[in-house]
Parts: sequence; structure tokens; C-alpha cells
Amino acid sequence: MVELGETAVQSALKTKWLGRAYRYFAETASTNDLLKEQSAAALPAGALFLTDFQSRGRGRLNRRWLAPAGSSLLLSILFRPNWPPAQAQWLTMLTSLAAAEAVEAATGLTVGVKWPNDLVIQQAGVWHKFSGLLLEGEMGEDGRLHQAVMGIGVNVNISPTALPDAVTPATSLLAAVGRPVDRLALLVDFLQRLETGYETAVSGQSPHPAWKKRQMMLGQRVQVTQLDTEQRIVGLAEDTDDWGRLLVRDEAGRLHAVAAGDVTLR
Ligand code: BT5
Repeated sequence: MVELGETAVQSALKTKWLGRAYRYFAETASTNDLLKEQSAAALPAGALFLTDFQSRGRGRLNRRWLAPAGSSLLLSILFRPNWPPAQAQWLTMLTSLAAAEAVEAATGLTVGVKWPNDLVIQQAGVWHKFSGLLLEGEMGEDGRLHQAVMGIGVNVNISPTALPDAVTPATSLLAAVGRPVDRLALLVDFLQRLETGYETAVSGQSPHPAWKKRQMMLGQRVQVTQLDTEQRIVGLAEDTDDWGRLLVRDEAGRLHAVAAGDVTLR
């Protein structure tokens, strides 16, 4: 049986709707692209595409996401939240929280969030990235978030020698705990937590407080590069807000609310 194939996953899933429409691909270009191409054709909310290898795995701004075949969780989920667009980051928060909790339960590690879309763990006193999220939404004519594809890559069993070179040093769960982690069990637990978290958010409760608690750069001096304008701000990372923006106080005392960017500790 294929480890993360349809038969294995469908019989292990504990969710009601999330991941119930499940498709496994031994290889594809990018699960986000595949799901976006096919979702117009009436896939239900909660549909999930997972692959064991991506030939064009993407981060933001068409950066690459690199993972050796069979080493990771590489998947995309379709949501139809019908939220106002400013609320889209709730999906990133919910997915980050579910993945962080599932990883902690499986490994005993402590997981942090590196704004806006990375999951990190500390190794030898340095924050290492083991997971990244990529949210791609589409607005309906009413201006609401009609469809959203949430992609996540988790470095589960990448051997330490096969980790990609990256700005934020990369790690995997295997590298951090010194033993392989069961990908199927991790996937099933993650999806169950995400379904519960999503339903809680739909009932009106914000995931922001729990997400903010995990932010590793709050209270630190940071440099933020805004994604759209490439404007740089150096200052104190004071807070995040309910829409997932990072609030940075610059040297002149001005507060900037950054919606999308890259942040490094200074
Ligand atoms: C991300 O972008 O971190 C989002 C990654 C999303 C990947 C998933 S996999 C399933 C789905 N299908 C896709 O095609 N994508 C999603 P960003 O914050 O822009 O970070 C990208 C940067 O992370 C790269 O420029 C590298 O420096 C670094 N990187 C690449 N692969 C990595 C890995 N396996 N582990 C840690 N860092 C990595």
C-alpha cells in the first residue's frame, strides 16, 4: 500500500469533511497549481491534493520549495470561506496552529511561528524553518473570499544532508529528533486539528491570540521587507493584529502595519 495513497489515508482519516475528497499524486509540478486548475470543476470544500514529489514546488513570489521525493508532507487544501478578504490570513493562522500542535504532539518539539507563514524550531539556539505555507485566494464578484487554496510543505523525514540551502536555515523533524516520524499519523492528526480549528473560526472565534503566542519575533528588533513595494523597515516588532499584519515601530516612532513581507531578526 502506498504510504500516503488514497486507501491508506481514507481509512485513517478522522475528519468529517476535511480531506474526505482526497487525491494522491506520486509526482506533480505543484499541488497548489493542480488544485487551482481543477477546483473550478466543482470540487467540494475540504478537497485535498497531496504529492510525494513536486517538480515546481513554489513559495511566495515564485520562490522554490524543494523537497526530496517521499520525505515530506506536500499538500494543498481547498476552502470556500466566503470571508472578507482581510480575513484571509485566518486560514494561514489556522493551518499554522494545526500543524504546530500536530508536530508538537508527534515529536515533543516546541514549534514557533515566524511571521507570516513559516513554522520554526530551535536547534542549537538558532531558529530553523521546517515548514512553509502558501495561501492563494480568489475573490468573488461580491468581493469576498470565494475560494482559497492553502498549500503547506512540512519537512518530515528529510535527512540532514539533503536539506536545502535557505535564508532561514532549513531543518526537518528527522534532523531535529533523530528518528523518522510517521507521515500518515502526522497528516491525520493535523487534519483533525485543522477541521476543528476551522469550524471554531467559522463560528466567529479568531485564531489570532493562539497564533500570536507562537510568534518568535515579537519584542525583537527586526528588519521587514514589504513584499509588494520592497520597502524596508527596521524597528521593534511590537505586535500582530487580527488580520495577521505585523506591527513594527520604526526608529522615528512611527507604527507600520505590514500585511505581507519577509522578516529577519536584527
Ligand atoms: C513558503 O514560501 O515557505 C511557502 C512554501 C509552500 C510549499 C507548499 S508545498 C505544497 C504546496 N505546493 C506548492 O507549490 N507550494 C505549497 P516562502 O516564505 O516564500 O519561502 C520560500 C523559501 O523557503 C525559499 O526561497 C527557500 O529559501 C526556502 N525553502 C525552500 N525549500 C525549503 C524547505 N524544504 N525547507 C525550508 N526552507 C525551504
